[in-house]
Amino acid sequence: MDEKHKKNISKFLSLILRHSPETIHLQLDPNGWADVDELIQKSSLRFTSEELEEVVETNDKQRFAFNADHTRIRASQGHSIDINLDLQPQQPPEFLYHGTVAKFLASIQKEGLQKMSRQHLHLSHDRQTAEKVGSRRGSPVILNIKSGQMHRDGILFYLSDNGVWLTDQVSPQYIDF
Ligand code: HQG
Repeated sequence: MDEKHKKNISKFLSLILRHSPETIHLQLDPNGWADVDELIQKSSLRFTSEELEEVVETNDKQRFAFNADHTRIRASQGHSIDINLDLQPQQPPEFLYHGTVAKFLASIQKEGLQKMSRQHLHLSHDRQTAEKVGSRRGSPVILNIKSGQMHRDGILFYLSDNGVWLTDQVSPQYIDF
């Protein structure tokens, strides 16, 4: 399959499985799973189940996951719609990182990091990944997050199936600017 078709399928899956399944009249279950056959049948972009398997397997960030028998598929994180990923709280490393851009800093200093339109705030386990996240919006600024201290203070963290750390918000006192 050529890279362009792959990318189009990946972008389409992000849109449908994270943000707006209703655009193709698809219903996700409460944990965000879609029926694979139904997805393929209702999709406005044509692709086969083999192509879907290839997109999921080779996706650079492993954004999507199948259930055990590959009859269902979901996005592993990044949702704006209200679904329950059903993840167990995890102990985070002492520090995590968040990539953003300078124009947001004043607001982040005031109100901390917020999840904005997504279901969780996303944190990266290394600076390099945070740099990539931040550079989607311009010259990246990396914030060190005192996740170990947050955890000791009783704040919950989750680790998505594709290795992204998730929490509700980070107050300014836990951020090294
Ligand atoms: C910023 C991509 C002002 C925050 C990436 C970010 C990630 C604030 C933006 C995933 C703020 C939200 C998520 C505050 C946070 N005031 N700005 N108080 N608090 N912000 O896209 O973390 O390729 O929702 O810094 O790789 O950038 O889609 O979050 O700039 O893993 O799979 O508000 O999306 O993954 O933006 O990215 P986003 P994000 P995918």
